[in-house]
Amino acid sequence: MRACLGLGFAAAGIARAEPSAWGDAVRAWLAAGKHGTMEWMGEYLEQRLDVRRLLPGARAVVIVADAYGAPGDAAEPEHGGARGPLGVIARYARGEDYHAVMRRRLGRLADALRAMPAARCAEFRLFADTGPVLEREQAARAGLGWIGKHTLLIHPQRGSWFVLGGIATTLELAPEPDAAPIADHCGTCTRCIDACPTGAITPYSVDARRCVSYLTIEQHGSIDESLHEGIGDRLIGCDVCQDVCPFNRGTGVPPVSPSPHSSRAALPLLEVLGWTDADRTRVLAGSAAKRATLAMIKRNALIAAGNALANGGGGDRAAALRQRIAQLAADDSEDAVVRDTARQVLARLGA
Ligand code: B12
Ligand code: SF4
Ligand code: SF4
Repeated sequence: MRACLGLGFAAAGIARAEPSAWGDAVRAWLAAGKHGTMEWMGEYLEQRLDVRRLLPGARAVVIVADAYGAPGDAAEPEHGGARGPLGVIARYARGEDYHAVMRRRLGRLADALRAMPAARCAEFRLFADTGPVLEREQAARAGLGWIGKHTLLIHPQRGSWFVLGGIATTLELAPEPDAAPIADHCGTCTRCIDACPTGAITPYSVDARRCVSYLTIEQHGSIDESLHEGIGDRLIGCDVCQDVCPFNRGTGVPPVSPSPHSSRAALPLLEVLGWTDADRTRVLAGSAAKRATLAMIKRNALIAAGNALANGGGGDRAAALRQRIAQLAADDSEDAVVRDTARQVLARLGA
């Protein structure tokens, strides 16, 4: 594991390749439709529930965590001021796309493992977010932390501001002797559940259809009006359940790439509402935020603008914002989801 830390990972561990202990919970989550439109969550389900189906003969799973910055770092958004009402981007999506960073370093780790004498005929399968692997469960088994009530993996000292990835291998790798699973420290705390702006969390389960992260990045169509207020000023993703978690207080974990894109922490809504696809590509180049299409980002910006105006915000940009929303509602060249959302927002504002 020293090799993993040498590559810059914040934490690492080894889990035995075994079937999920939560297969019934995952199936029930899918059966209840809590994955929303993420149909891909139901695909390769057998592989997701047992890594040995993903890589036949797998014996071990190396799991790594990449820290991506915590509150108080250089990428904190500055609200108000001359830039007008802002739309906030979740922390994981501010710097370089973690998928790329993670895959690059996992590749180096795989090379190091391949160089081991015992690895001559071994096979390796890298995954970082998109593979059919229950990454948090693997990480919990590897002793990196426990799964909190908000369903994210929490490291007892480092909190949850990190992303996960790993390598399944047919190589026999023994878990570290002191890597026993870490007990659930949530206790009677319910801060994440109470603070979630859309009531998406029941202990140890998130209904994606209500989660702001899903609504802003994964859902392509219009967003039900009952959820608009809860979206608040969020443009891409949501950090609320992690912001309030006591285990994220003062973790001081240095981010992997020290906030090179702090300008991306929040974007002026009026500007975003005027974007072309070229603007989106330029501003979000190389970031995980580019997963959201132009229409989705404009939809999110309209909702955030509606929230600012409904609360009497917007300052000297309020009139221009209203005007832009009305323009978008009437613009037939705009995507249907943008037009529909602009109309929803105007109706809410009584315009
Ligand atoms: C689909 C998905 C989403 C969906 C659904 C979220 C979810 N909770 O499942 C949406 C789009 C909403 C989402 C949002 C976010 N995501 Co996401 N997401 C994923 C993805 C691709 C799959 C997750 C999954 O398998 N869900 C299936 C359901 C059934 O899982 P579950 O309900 O949590 O059940 C599991 C456990 O909780 C356990 N379980 C079930 N019941 C019980 C009961 C008890 C008592 C216990 C202990 C456990 C337990 O069993 C299940 C199997 O492990 C993973 C990457 C991966 N391949 O793992 C990233 C991942 C979980 N996401 C991640 C991140 C960073 C986020 C966001 C913070 C991004 C943001 N800032 O906007 C938010 C956080 C929202 C939240 N509170 O979950 C990170 C989490 C890192 C960490 N520290 O844990 C991951 C691991 C991506 C990565 N590679 O780093 N995400
Ligand atoms: S990411 Fe936001 S909306 Fe989703 S569960 Fe956490 S607090 Fe709720
Ligand atoms: S906020 Fe409280 S309940 Fe939620 S994950 Fe953190 S410790 Fe657990």
